[in-house]
Amino acid sequence: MAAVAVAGLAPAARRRRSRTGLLLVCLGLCLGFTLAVDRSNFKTCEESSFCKRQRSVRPGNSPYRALLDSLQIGPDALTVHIINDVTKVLLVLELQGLQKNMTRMRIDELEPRRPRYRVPDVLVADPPTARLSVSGRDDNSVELTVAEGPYKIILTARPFRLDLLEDRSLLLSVNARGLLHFEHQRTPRVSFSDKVSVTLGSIWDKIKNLLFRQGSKDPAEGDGAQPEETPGDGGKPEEIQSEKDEPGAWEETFKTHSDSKPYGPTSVGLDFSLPGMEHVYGIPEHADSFRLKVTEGADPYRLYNLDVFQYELHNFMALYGSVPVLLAHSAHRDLGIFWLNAAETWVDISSNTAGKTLFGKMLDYLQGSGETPQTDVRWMSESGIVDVFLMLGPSVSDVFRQYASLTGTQAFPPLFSLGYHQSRWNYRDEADVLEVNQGFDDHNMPCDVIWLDIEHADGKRYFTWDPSRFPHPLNMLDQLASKRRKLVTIVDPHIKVDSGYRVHEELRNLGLYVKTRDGSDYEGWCWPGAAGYPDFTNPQMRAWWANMFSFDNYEGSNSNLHVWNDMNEPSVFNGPEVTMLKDARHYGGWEHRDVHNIYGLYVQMATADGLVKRSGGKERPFVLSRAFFAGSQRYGAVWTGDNTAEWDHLKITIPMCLSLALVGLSFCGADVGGFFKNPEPELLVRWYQMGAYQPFFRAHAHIDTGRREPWLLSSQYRDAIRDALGQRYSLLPFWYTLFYQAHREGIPVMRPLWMLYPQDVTTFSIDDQFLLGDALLVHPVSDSGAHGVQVYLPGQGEVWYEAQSYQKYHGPQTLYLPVTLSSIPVFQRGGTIVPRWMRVRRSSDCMKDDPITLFVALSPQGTAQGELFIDDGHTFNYDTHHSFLLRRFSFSGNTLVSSSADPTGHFETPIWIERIVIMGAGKPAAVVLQTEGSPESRLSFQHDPETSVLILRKPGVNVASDWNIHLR
Ligand code: MIG
Repeated sequence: MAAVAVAGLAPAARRRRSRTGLLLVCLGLCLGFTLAVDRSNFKTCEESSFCKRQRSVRPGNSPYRALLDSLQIGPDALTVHIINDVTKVLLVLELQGLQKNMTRMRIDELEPRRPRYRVPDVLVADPPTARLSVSGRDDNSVELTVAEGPYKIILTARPFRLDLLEDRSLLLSVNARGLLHFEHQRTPRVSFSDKVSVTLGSIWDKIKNLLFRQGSKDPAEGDGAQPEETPGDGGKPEEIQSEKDEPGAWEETFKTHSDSKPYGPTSVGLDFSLPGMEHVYGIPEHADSFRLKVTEGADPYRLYNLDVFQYELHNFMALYGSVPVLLAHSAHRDLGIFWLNAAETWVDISSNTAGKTLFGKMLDYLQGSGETPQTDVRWMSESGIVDVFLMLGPSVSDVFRQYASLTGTQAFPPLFSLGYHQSRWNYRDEADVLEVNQGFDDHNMPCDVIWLDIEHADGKRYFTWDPSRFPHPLNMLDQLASKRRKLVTIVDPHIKVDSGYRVHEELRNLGLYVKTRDGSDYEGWCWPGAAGYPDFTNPQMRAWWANMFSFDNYEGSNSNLHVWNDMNEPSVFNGPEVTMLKDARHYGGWEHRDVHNIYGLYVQMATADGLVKRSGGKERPFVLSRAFFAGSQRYGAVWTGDNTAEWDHLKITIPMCLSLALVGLSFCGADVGGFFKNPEPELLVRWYQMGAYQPFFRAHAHIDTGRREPWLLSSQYRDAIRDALGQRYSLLPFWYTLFYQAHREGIPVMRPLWMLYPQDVTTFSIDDQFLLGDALLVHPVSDSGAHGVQVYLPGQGEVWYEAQSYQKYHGPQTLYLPVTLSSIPVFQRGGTIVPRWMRVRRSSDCMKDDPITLFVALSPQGTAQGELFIDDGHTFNYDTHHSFLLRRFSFSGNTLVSSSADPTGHFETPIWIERIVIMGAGKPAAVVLQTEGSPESRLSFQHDPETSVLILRKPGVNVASDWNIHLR
């Protein structure tokens, strides 16, 4: 067994550690040592030269001044020049009022030596603008009014500053602390001492011209998008400037890696002040609390997509994905900052109340001595421009809609992908897959998808199958299809350098790989050994890749095969910080430095596109990705990478997925059971219970872990897992409807409590419970040996019904709820209606036409509402042909009404309503059903006075029809 494990991990041994190291890891896995990330593999801010330079800029004394004489107002934007009074370099600020209560500001060099990267493909369209006009002016400032906007902008010239106000109260200030620091491009110099510096401009320009000419031979760069030098500066030495170049500005080394930085220092940084704000969230991905912490005395939060081996919890280190969006919440206001930059980014957070106790704050308040609480956020990126969207709410739902209008909403997943996924690295062969498939039936457990990791391919050549272990993939797929299940295979973006491998040959010949600085194909070390990295930033590359998913090109695939993109940070075993050299060259001549954080998004985009194309545009794709960026929500699901089978890792899944939900990525999950190490049975059970109530529900495990299909546990654990799976499948109509709403409106599926109770300060820092939609409150058990949990039930005048017992509780209260091994504390909010399927079958596809039971939880006022979305579960017909039903159920005045919530949709379905469970109801004398065109009929019912639950039997109405039920 040990020998097998070592053989399976051989590439990993070459990767980051010696065989001795590997054995230690194996020992650790077996003996249960705590695993630890090797922090020395990853940069601190101090070790990232631009972060260090940016952070050394102290508040106050901003050298930047807006030149009000240069101000110009056009129909879509205002521009004004900004001068750095020390360097005399000119910047240009472009300010736009946007519709829906947003402002966009961009800052670039007025005359850059070379254009700077502006992130494409993230915004779904050019955001519609709202006209700005000057409504006041004095020597040092201009007041701007935004058409249709309730807010004003004050632009102060010296020092440069922007203030956004609404009704004379300050919402947000830009550069109030004077931390704008824009490193303009300059000619390189060699310093002989601090005082003497020599300009090598002319020589340098010649070298660079040479490089560029080489670069443009690359067929990928033929479209004119290539950044050119500004005409006229070639060969002309620049005037001697007063600033000196800090170490690391023109070349930087980290461990054994050196970054040539041919364009020198190009970083940008800026601060934002948020008066009245004490709670900020977002900027995933970090394995930390939901509410962001202040970073003073620590490193900033880092956004740089990285494959972090054995990540640890509760730090600000970067992980696999980045979304540069921060949300601020207070009892009165929500707003968001979207910093559109794909380069390495660090975010500092400070607050004037951090560290003060609540008591201290109260004293301040009573004595009138406290300042207004304020949070300051400082963004620092290595290259690109400043491009920021200020999303001004006022409510959190407004911020979600604003962000969705910019970057799109969650792709509407096919129904099956909301079911349970069974994965491990690796299922050995076809027989193994089919045995696992059979195992679910033998043990009466539902499952929708079985997954194949990298060992399924022939020598890690993706799009192929290992000929001895997977000789008949189509037959295997057929057998899965006969159980109405699917297969997911992994397709990674590192391509084995092997002249016999078609993918490699074509990409090399087409020149579609990422290039090194000198124009040759970049090669890194990854699972297959030497590997090329397709340049997914090139649209031609993406089209080529998408085409690989046609059933002809991807032999052995068919329509029930879906795809998983791993390692798309990109992960490069022998690269700096396990990723690509920053001076590698992409399409258009951009450096990897510029595009790093968006690379993974492009991989998922091209893959999802391929799955759509192979179906002739009909089928909704499912693609899971490890790396992500702003906008990734449009392409599928994400997961939180290589976690560990430990209780704290179970707990962290809530804040990690909530943070993603806030920034648009609703389809989030964590490896159920934990990737590294072997979970004890109790932890595995608790993880299934957690996963059953999180959006993406997949068990997955490292190749060295023991097998852990649920039936391998003893009966009490197995039964508890079956129960959790059953609860998931029962709630699929609810999940599906929530995803439809997320897709339509950009509102998250998994929500923090404060979204529904924005004024309840207690909810602002909760990390151990969450809401699904506005109906279910979930507090999964995440402690070993727990006998009970403390559940916070929010809401003055709110009632909550425990989902299993129907026991009613009043909010707000902290409830001690006793639990057993099989308990999953879930509460339905009074005022909501939740649809369920009551018979759990093999897979979601076997259940999709099953009758629905409505769970109506009455508010204290005797009202409730809910929606149900139904379509075929897998095509785009809901969109292209309006083939769907969106039903609304609403209860008031003792009457439950079913009506259409969207009359544009039509769909024929056999689904009927088989039962209605009403929580919080008195006993009626009679229950009468009215449907259009039929006589009134009486329904049989049963009332339990103890629980106040009324069950209406067999209304028997088709779910598409309009009807009323009266309790008399
Ligand atoms: O370097 O494909 O996060 O889920 O099983 C490890 C093998 C590569 C990392 C993924 C994990 C997957 C594993 N992969």
